[in-house]
Amino acid sequence: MKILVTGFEPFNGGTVNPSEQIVYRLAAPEGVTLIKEILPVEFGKTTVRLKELFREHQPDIVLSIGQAGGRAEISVERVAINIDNVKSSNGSKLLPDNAGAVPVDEPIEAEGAAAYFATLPIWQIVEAIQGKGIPAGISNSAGTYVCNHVMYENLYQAAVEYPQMKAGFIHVPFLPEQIAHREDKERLAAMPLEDMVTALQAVLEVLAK
Ligand code: PCA
Repeated sequence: MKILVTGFEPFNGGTVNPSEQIVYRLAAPEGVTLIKEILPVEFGKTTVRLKELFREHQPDIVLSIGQAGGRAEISVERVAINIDNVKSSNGSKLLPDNAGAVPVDEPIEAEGAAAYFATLPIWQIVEAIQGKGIPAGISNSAGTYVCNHVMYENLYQAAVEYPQMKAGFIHVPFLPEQIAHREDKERLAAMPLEDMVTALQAVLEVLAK
């Protein structure tokens, strides 16, 4: 079985991205070939890169991981929506991607469905992480930034080209060092890298079955 696992480079002025650190540390479960990739935080480039990876490796499963700073638990995403949008909900702020792109309410794929559900066993994944004593839950929105874009592309490409490929997305909290010097730190959650790696390794074991 081939599993493609992806993380992201840092973004929004950060110097680390926990998803990248996790990917480096994951080990292939028995019987699994693990392909690792760190994606750019760029809407357009991720689409191109993912298509290359699917063509080259024909993975059975693609599990993408990203940072959702401020969330308190490992969140297993249920759904990806067909929208790229960098405008905050009160409309006052734009978060350009790492190439400076600022899409507002643009469809990701003109021919794509409005949304796709994750095709990985989301509850089994949540329970496996909780079983390690690590907080986890289902999230019903991956946002509208590059993480949602990647989850959407994974599922769209599976729908149109690779029907055997299952896909899903997991968001992880900040690392402690990412909030240590922030003024608003008492309102932000963080999780040690070791726990995140334990959680994602448990996810791989579920997927390998
Ligand atoms: N998190 C961003 C994109 C890259 C990442 O790690 C997001 O949640 O969209």
